[in-house]
Amino acid sequence: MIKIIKDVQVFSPKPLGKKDILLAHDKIVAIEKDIVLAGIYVEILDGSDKIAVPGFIDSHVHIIGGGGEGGFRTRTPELPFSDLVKGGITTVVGCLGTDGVTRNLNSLYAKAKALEEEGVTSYIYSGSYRVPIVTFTGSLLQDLILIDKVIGAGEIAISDHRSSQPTFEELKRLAADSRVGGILSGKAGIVNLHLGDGSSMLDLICEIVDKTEIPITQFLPTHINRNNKLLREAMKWVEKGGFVDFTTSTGALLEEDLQASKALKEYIEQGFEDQVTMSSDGQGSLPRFNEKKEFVGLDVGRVVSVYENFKAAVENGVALEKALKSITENPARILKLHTKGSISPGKDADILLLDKDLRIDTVIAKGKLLMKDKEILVKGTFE
Ligand code: FWO
Ligand code: ZN
Repeated sequence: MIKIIKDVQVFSPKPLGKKDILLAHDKIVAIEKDIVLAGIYVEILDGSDKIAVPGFIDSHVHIIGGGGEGGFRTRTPELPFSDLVKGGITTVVGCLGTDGVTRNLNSLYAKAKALEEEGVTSYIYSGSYRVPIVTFTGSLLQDLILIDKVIGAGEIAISDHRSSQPTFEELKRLAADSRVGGILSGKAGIVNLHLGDGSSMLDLICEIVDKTEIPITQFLPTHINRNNKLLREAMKWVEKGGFVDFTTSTGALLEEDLQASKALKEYIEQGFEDQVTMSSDGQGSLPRFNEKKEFVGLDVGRVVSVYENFKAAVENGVALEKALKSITENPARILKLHTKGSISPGKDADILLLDKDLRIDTVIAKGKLLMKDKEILVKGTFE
């Protein structure tokens, strides 16, 4: 239960240089030079030609599957545990999407518990695309206060032909309930918003921020890189102190120049490195509609795309520490996951070792080795 990662280049995300990292059970205990422990058994991991980074946080995953926009046969499959390991994701937030009828919160909760038992840390959003929001208890406030895994509401759809077309009053009350439920439970109470291709873009939440006391930080709008108009418009949102999330899964829906790694680079270059996150939309459908809004096909999101876009951003000139923040420290701060997001004493022992080509070599989640020497050691129950 005691591990020392020896002589590893640490990016906490801040670069700490070559250090030893001491892990005890599921916690990080110390990050020092030349840690020596006597008299007890210690598992030593050689970090000498590796870099250590915090485990990745994926804030938007359809862990029980989603889809259905092309009829029943297009309902997408649930997430296999080993996909998280392959992608270095040690914390995942599960959500429902378009279909909040045949997909329900009880199943979402059960899958989140399964992933927790298999070895990662999981949370969920109450809700689906639709307002009034679907909840466990009939009240978003109660869900947040009574159900530990619930950290907020999501993915609530706006500016999309598949949304419930929520009114200003409805969304205002949902955000208010999420905020107060968060305050009373010590959680973020974040409102994870699905942005569609509609022309009203962020208007509804800008109006809430302008006309109420609800702070802009209550919202985490995602899919911001789904088209150029939205990507431009969201710059005003971050200039007002808002957060934005870029979707890393791309089917044919997201053209090449809208890749999350490119959007991330642009927003970081504008100075917003602490306000941006990337998430996968894993196992969600990436449906394609023609100009008459007729379904013409779909792809399925992949959680490994978070890692792929992190790597692409670094290869594209983004400083490793800054690219890393978007999938570790930033989501941990925004979602108030206080034990997550950095390599520092007292945090959960969620650590990845990357080789010199940034390939994932070792995955440690809650102090347990899930991958070593690029070999998956722990698979899902039925994998
Ligand atoms: C996005 C999830 C979309 C589901 O707009 O929102 O459909 O319920 O599984 N996916 N509807 C994908 C784009 C961002 C590319 C979802 C999906
Ligand atoms: Zn969505």
